[in-house]
Amino acid sequence: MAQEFEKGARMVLAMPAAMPFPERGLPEDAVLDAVRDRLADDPYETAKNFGISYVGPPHPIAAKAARVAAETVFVDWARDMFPGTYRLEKEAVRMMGSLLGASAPAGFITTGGTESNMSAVRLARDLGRKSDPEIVMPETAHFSFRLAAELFGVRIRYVPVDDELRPDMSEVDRLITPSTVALICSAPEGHLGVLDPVEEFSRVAERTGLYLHVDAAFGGFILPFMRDLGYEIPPFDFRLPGVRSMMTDGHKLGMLPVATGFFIVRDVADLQALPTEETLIHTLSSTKPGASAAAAWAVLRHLGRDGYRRVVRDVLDVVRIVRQGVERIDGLRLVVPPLITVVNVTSDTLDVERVYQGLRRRGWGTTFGQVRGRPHIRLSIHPHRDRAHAEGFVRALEESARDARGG
Ligand code: 0PR
Repeated sequence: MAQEFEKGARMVLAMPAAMPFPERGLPEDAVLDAVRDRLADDPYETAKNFGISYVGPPHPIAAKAARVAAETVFVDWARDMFPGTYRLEKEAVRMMGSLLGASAPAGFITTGGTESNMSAVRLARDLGRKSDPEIVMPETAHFSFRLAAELFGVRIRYVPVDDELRPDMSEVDRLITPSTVALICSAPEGHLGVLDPVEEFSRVAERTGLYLHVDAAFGGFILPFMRDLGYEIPPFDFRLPGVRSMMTDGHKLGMLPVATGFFIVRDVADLQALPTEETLIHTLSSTKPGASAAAAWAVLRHLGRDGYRRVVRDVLDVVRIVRQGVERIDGLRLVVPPLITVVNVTSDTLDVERVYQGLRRRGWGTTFGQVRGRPHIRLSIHPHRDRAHAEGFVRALEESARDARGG
């Protein structure tokens, strides 16, 4: 899955001109104008950017709580200087762990999905104590696992996936060796938003005693609420006995500020395996703003389960409008029916890259890439979007498809 994003279709940005360190300071207004001037180069308005999973303002209470906690930090070695922030961080983690079905969850707030997944690989390696550690995961798993493998000296064995990105579970047993320290799967994976068969992975983990980590970067903040709303969601979380750690990202569907992720373990004793020396630092980054713990705590506590349910109901309504729009447009089709908020569009007759460029010209941000050699446009729809955005997008998609048909 190395080529999710087509490099050729992306704008090549020139390296900014050399900039010497300024001799004299500039007044505040001039500096802020210069900042605005640079940001004016960004091609998309926030509301029209479906190309990345986390543009848009966090929930308004996040900024308010962040201001309250603006002077605090959290880092494990200095817990006793900021016990209030420590409590906010750990309570936020425990709320998320509880949502994901753990009875006594522990863990930490991270800077996002990459750090959380790297933490999982490191922990599994340290618990596994193998001389040549290996992990087994579907080809679709996120880049962060390859980064972790590189940095932590772990080899990856890939479970092949079919054209709809479903892993071939009959291969898993063959890929497990005496060196395996972990199984990894995603709920869902990030390309098409396809849910891995977590239940089957959990059964293998139980049978073999292997560590199982679930990447619920997207799923953690939507699947539990979809289930509440009556959608049939297969088990994917700590309710499955084989799941030993999970992660989810507040900055995807959780309405939390960017750089807020959660790494959660079922059993706090597992964290003992991490060598922290006297620092007690279990994370891969060290000092973090207390504001991010406070903001996370505040949004979770303010929205609660019923608030998130409303958010999820609304965003799925936006997804439905986009999905029905795609199905109506001559020449375009969905790659797979969307389970959550990741929507993929492809074509058997049109030049998909031309459609993507047409959207871009019209000010709509999406991602153009290939999945198993098939070009596609990927949208990640955010909780901040409404029906008007969805309808505007569908109109632009219709016009871009018409351009690509040469009409
Ligand atoms: N796990 C999953 C399933 C993800 O989709 C992503 C990000 C991460 C972890 C990493 O999160 P952070 O950026 O917070 O570190 N996914 C990208 C996004 O949705 C897109 C993506 C998808 C990139 C698949 C690479 C990839 O292989 O914006």
